[in-house]
Amino acid sequence: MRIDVLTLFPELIEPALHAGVLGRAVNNGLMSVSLVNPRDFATDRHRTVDDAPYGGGAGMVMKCEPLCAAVESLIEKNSLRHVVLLTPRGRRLDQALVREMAVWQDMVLICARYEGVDERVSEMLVSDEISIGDYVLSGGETAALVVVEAVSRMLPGVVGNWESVETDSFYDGLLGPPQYTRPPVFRGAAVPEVLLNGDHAAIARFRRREALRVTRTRRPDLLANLDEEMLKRLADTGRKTGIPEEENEP
Ligand code: 6GU
Repeated sequence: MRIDVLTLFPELIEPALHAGVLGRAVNNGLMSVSLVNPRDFATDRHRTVDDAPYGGGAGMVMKCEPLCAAVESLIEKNSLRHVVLLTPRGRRLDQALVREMAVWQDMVLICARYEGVDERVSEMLVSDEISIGDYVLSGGETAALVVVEAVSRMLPGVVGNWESVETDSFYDGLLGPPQYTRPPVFRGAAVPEVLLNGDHAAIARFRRREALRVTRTRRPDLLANLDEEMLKRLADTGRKTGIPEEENEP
């Protein structure tokens, strides 16, 4: 997968591309991420990328010409199909969208700054608008990193042990179960016995049940979104609803 990030602040993104799981993916060539600065496509002496909004009002708007020139230079190189604008008005990112994006061959992520980008850029070039949640960031850079990192985990070979993706929160629409490591007893608090005895089927059942319990307590809204296949798998845990009886009271 090839991702080009259009940003006025590449220095915000650059270091994150070389750390941890994402760093390994990039360094091993499982995904390539390039940073492109629209300022390099501005043609005036001051390399202007923003201007005051027509109609007045606070702040500045990112200009059409440098942004479009930058995107078009990438389209010529790669025949891009997905040009994403990161903006609070976009479709809210969730794991379902992350999976959709994980099969895209290449994409451009446009990081907006200031009060946003000239609407004509959206109309002419943008195929998808994405938001990472209902709050305001000063720019799309952190959002772009969220997208890159979440998508990278879905690519074959990026996460060494695929099982750890399958137990990620949200991977199957549920939150992850609690995890424990040594010591077996810490300040009087013991690790659940079932995790210590090597009965893998029992451990899988325990984790499934715990994932459901945590999801039901913390994010009951997620249970309403489970698809057919998931409901069937939950039924296979041996309980009618998949939800422990003691949790069924209103
Ligand atoms: Cl993608 N951009 C900005 N500026 N703010 C946001 C966002 C994006 N998603 C949530 N808030």
